[in-house]
Formats: sequence, C-alpha cells, structure tokens
Amino acid sequence: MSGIDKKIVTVSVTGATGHIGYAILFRILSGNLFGKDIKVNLQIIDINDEKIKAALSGVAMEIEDSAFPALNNLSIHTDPTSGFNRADVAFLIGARPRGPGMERKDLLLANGKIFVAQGKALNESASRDVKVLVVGNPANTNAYIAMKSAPDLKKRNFSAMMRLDHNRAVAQLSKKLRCSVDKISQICVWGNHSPTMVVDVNNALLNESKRVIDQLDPDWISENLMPNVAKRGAAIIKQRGLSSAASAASAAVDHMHDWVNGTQSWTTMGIPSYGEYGIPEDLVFGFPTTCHNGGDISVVNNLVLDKAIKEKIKLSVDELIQEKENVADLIP
Ligand code: NAX
Repeated sequence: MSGIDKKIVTVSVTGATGHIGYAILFRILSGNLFGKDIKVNLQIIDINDEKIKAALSGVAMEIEDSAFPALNNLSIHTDPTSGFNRADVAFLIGARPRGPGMERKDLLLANGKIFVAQGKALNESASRDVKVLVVGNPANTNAYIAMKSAPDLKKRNFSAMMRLDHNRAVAQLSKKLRCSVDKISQICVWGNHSPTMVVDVNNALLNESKRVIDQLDPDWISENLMPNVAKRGAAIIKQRGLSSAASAASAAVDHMHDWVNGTQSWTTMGIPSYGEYGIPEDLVFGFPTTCHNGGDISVVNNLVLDKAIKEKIKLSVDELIQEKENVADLIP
C-alpha cells in the first residue's frame, strides 16, 4: 500500500534537464516508488532559457516514448508556482553549479535566492502535505531556506538529501564485511551533506544481531570508512569527469520511497531539528530516522554518542550555523 492515500500522485521535479533530473524521471515513472497501481502527474521544471526549454521538450518526448503505464499526465514548466501546483511530492534538484573562482559563500547566496523563490512557490501552490526533498547543493541550507520561505507549510514537509552518503556507507561496509547490503542496519550519517558529515556505525548491526564494530578494526572505520564516504563525491568527479548523477537519483528515490511507504530499519534524512540531540532548532541536519503512517518522520531517540562522534557532530553543527548566518538576509 502506498503511503500517499491517492490513486493519482502529483510529482514535481526541478532541474529536470540536468544530469540527476534526467536520471530520476524514468525511475519515478517505473512504478517502484509509489506502487504499481498509482498513477503519476509529472511536472518537470527547469529555467526559462531557450536551450533548456528545447531540452525539456526533448526529455518530454523521451518520457512519452517510454510508454510508462504509471504516467497519467506530463507537463513542462519554467515557473515554479505552476510547476509545484498541487504537488504531493517535490524533488528540488535544480541549482546553480559552483563556477570558477566562486567561493562557497557566493554559491550559498546564488542558490539561496532560488530556494527562497521555490519555497514561496511551494507555499502558494503545493499540497499542504507536500513532501519536499532538496538535492541541489548546499542541500541542507537550501532546504532550510525553502522551509523558512514557506510559512504555511509544516517544517517537516522539508528534507535534504543525506541518503547518498548513507548508501555509500552501507555499500562500503558490505564490501568490507563481504555481505549483501540488506544485511546491514542501524547506520547513520549525522550532520551536513559536506565533508563534515559524520558516519556513525556504533549501533550498526550485521544480520540484525552482531555488532558491526566488533567485526571491524577501529582504525579502518576512522581512517578509511569515514573519509572515503565524505570524499566519495570528489573521487567520482575525478574518475568520471562529472559528478554523481545516477547514484544521486537512486538515493533520492530511496529517500522518497521510505518517506512515503515507511522504513524497515533506520535511514538517514536531513530534516529540520526540533532540538533532538542538542542540535539547534531548525537546522536541517542528518539524523537517524524512521518513517511511518504514510509520512511521519521520527528521529531515533536515546542513542548514546561517544566523545569522538560528539566532537565531529559539533563541527558539522558549526558549519551549518555559519551557512545559516551567511543566508540570513535572504530569509523573508
Ligand atoms: P546539472 O548542472 O546537470 O543540472 C542542474 C539543472 O538545474 C540544470 O538543468 C539547470 O538548468 C537547472 N536549474 C538551475 N536553476 C534552476 C531553477 N531555479 N529552477 C529549476 N531548475 C534549475 O546538475 P546535477 O548534476 O543534476 O546536480 C544537481 C544538484 O545536485 C547540484 O547542486 C549538485 O551539487 C547536487 N548534488 C547533491 C547531492 C546530495 O547528496 N545532496 C549529490 C549529487 C549532487 O552533487
């Protein structure tokens, strides 16, 4: 049963002609995200530029040619208010890439304006229960900006993608432990989707019973697993000459699938804090979460964090506070 209690779901995707956008559209329509019996109204959104508009029509032609039984209606948009009209689910993927010589602060400000406009548009036209996933970087602070720009929506309508980091950690562990990925549970990536992210395997289980940390050399966790997950994006750019796209699209589908349909075990979601684990309220932070009742998100409670993890989490908190201060003037 789908977590969205509708026969037809409206899904909006920004950045639809970009690398991740192009990869995700076909996954959304495959029938696995919402279930085979649910139809999708797909609203694809990109910027108002002649070349991009032509690319949007080309993508639309390919979607048509795929003859997806799940597709109910397809529409093309360059205006976010029409693009988010009645959206039940919104993937906010489109963002300005970092240009040559651009500081992280400049990128934050350039993207901040986009996410103010998109937050306002969601506030105006999306479903009141819309599930928003921000993928465009800096994803956590962009999600914070969109949330603050949408005062009529609940703050937990908004989330940022940490699932790629989570999936990367699970994949590395499964390789090391020579087991399939579904044998590993209860891992989490705390914090910001940036190199300060904190991979935490202290509660991880193998086959739902054995503690993962008892199977591994602690040095491998701190010197290989943690830095490799944090630097995986850069490693992929070095090899491919392009940033992660299909794996990012796949992680975005996983995130939304679990939000809508519920989780079996923990996952990691970037969500606005209510003060859990002392994280300042409203920072969009990677937490261990579970999802249930077709859309409720709970942070896994009462975990004991060791000193090393606490110190690392503090660095990620400080970074997000700094990002929040950098965009403070943009918040309506
Ligand atoms: P691309 O540059 O291929 O595509 C971006 C698309 O967004 C373009 O088509 C562009 O025209 C569009 N766009 C820009 N501004 C827009 C706006 N205001 N409204 C609608 N569309 C707009 O980038 P791609 O490789 O697809 O990556 C997209 C974003 O995902 C980037 O910000 C990237 O850094 C981020 N990522 C986030 C990840 C995460 O785990 N959170 C991992 C993958 C990825 O790096």
